[in-house]
Amino acid sequence: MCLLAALSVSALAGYAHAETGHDLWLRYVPVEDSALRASYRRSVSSVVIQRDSPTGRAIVAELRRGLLGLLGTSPPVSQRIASDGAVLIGTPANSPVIAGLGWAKPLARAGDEGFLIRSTTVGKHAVTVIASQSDRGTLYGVFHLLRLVQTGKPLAPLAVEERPRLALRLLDHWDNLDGTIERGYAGPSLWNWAELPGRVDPRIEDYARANASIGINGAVLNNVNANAQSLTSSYLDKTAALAQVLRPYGIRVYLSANFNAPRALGGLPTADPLDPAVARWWRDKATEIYRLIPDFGGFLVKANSEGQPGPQDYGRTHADGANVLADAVAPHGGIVMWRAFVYSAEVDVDRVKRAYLEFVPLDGRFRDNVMVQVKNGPLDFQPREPFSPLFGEMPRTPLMAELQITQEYLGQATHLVYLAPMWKELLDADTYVAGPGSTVAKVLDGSLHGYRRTGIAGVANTGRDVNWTGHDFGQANWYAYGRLAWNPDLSATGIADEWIGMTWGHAPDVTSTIRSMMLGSRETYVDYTMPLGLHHLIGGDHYAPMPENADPRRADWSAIYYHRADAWGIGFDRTIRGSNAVGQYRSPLRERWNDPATCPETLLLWFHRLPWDYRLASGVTLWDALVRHYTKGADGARLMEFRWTTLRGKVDDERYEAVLGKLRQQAADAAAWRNKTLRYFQQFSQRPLPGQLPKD
Ligand code: GCW
Repeated sequence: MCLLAALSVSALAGYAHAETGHDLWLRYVPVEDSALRASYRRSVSSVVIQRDSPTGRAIVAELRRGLLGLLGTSPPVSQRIASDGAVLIGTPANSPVIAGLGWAKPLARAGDEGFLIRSTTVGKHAVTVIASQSDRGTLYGVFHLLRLVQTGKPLAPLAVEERPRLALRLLDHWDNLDGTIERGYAGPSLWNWAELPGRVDPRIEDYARANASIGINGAVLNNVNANAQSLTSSYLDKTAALAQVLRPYGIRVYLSANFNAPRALGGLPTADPLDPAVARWWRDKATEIYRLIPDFGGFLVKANSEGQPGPQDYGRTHADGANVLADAVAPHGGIVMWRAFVYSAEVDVDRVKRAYLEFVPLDGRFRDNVMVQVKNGPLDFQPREPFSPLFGEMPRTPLMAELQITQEYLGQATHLVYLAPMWKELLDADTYVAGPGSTVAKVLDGSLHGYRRTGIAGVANTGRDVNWTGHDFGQANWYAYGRLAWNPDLSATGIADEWIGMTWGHAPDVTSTIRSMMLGSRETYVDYTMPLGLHHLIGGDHYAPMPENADPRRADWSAIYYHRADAWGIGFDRTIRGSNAVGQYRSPLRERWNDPATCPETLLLWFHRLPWDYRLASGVTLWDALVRHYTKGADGARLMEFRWTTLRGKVDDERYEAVLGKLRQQAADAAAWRNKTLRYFQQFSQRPLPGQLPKD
């Protein structure tokens, strides 16, 4: 009997089938501890919900799936509380019981997307209430409850009050209409444009569930290098079909707009944003879109950047460009996200200064439904950069951060690099804009400047691979991005622990091994690729080391423009005697970073050009420090592979082998990075190489 019960639990929950990674962190495998499982069953013995909305139905479906997997039984769903252990889910509007709880104040505090989960009594029954002002909020609350079970937390007594710190929590997909993905490493696009709108791949609903489970509430469907065709009626129909599936999960769709669309699609002679016919074209287009997609989020625009059209083609500013689109979507409640990733068509003396120079003077000139979207660093998603100096310097323009989940410069879908520590470095960075404590997180959440709108975007790492992200550990970055977008104060460790528990299980050695692999992985990657503030030592597809890269097309696409190695030394002088990029930061950062003695070593060669024999605080020379970092990084990659092998038989074989294959490649690549880069720099430094570097 007992055995049978146990068997059915595991069969139902999916132990019977191989783990492909498709289920992400929503695997819902049985809670192993039987006492805990029994206590969960008591706490969730029935579900009481009004389910006459698409979101309500999604909630019921998720709870059924989740609890059946986790507890081996799916509690009955009813409309009234009949016993202890009921979970009551709803809003004051759809549940008279919730309306009668007197929770108006905390519900208002939690806002539209926030929620409360409380253990309480209704009538004479002990219940758990998941309440929000909106359906979306209750959906987030349900995922929170499921996460508590998935991570082995007690369900009583509960007093959870959650609200997202950032209002827009978006994924930006750089997906092209032909199914390819720019910087995508996990197969073709999830959007199957050819079969849309007639058929929507059922997988889209799983995508929506995964996103809702971490609070992501918007998706920009197409590449910022935008094809104007995505705004044609036929593509809008396809987009509307996707929106329909995402909507119950609280996810709005957005589109990247090609600034030239009025010419390309509308046959106008110009796309000048100040031309009335152009403004009319955008207004009409917006009306057409909102007829099909009433909750359309708005446009994302890459303009006058890397050859994309933009307002400067007509002698207009970024603000003029953003405003014409903003005026078009404003009557419908839409927004425009205007990217600040710009660099001059003529190569600048120092490319990293460009965005600040172009955008800071425009502060206050954007419509109030425009947000400017700023990459984390001033260059381009390098393994380590200082924060972009734009953060904090546009008090009258809401700034969104753009993070890159897809690991373009961080080993793509081959290297295990957990990105949360890197994103925390950004979010916790102090800009000093309004004195100490003016962190980037406070810029983004609006508390520093009172932004009315707040948000963050992450360039997605998803594709049609079975496990979504190519590398099973790429899932952690998708997960961590969503969690940090919800609450930038969460810790990288805490997020890793949640993800590991849900994705790999709870065995202590599994957890601790994976945790330490993940937490060290970003610094290890920096060490074997670009330590001490080095950057852009790549070429080609941005994967392999190419410090010799002298791209003939543009100096600032090369590597030598950035590292400037010669017989004297190495690094980019961005001090006041150099490009003075350091001058774009506030005191005391600019003074601290301007002096190599006080500049953090992690950013040393970002801001300084120094002789090979320059002595670091530790007393070692710059050359020796480089050798140490590269060596440590390559050793660290090997160690990760070794640590993983200790988990053989402790996690499922299929994912174990897949990850092992990737880690082997990573260790080999890390050695290649060390060997190639040190040999290359050694030609200039003429200092000794460590022992005998093997040939790659
Ligand atoms: O990181 C670089 C990428 C380009 C990308 C560009 C951008 C979408 O190499 O592929 O184009 O930045 O962010 O616009």
